[in-house]
Amino acid sequence: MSHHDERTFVMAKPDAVQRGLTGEIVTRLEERGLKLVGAKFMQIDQKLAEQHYGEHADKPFFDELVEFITSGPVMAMVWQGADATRQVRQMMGATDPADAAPGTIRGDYGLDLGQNIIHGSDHEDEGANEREIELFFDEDELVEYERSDEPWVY
Ligand code: RTP
Ligand code: MG
Repeated sequence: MSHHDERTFVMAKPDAVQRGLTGEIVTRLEERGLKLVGAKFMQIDQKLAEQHYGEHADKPFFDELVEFITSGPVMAMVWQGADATRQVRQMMGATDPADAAPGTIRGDYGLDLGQNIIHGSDHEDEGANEREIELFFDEDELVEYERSDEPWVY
């Protein structure tokens, strides 16, 4: 992992899986030049959901959020690349898809604040990426390898 590389946690939410958008999300991140280093198709249980969204425990929408994220399978992923956390957030678009710019994932596929397709670690929350990766993955579930086109991408 070169010094400018970082890893970030990304998840195709239950609505993305139900709508068949998992592949589209993977494709967009791959084509951008980010490198997939971990992936897990899984169902989030109540405890993991409450940990993952712990920062929102006091918010009025917390129960709804936990109910949604546990409502069906998700694709949890770790992506690596230059400034990956911020880059993924830019590609996701605004939290509310109604405000997300066309060309962003939420702006192209979503309309509903509660069902907004994709999660990515918050780049303004220092260390959130590594905390979330640790919550979802064991270190030996992450794969280190060279992606052959990397020098061309950056
Ligand atoms: P996420 O964590 O899911 O990637 O989304 P985010 O960073 O863009 O937004 P965040 O503030 O962390 O909120 C987490 C999720 O809670 C839902 N939400 N509902 N009803 C509301 O006012 C409200 N605000 C946020 C959204 O589904 C958001 O993704
Ligand atoms: Mg968030």
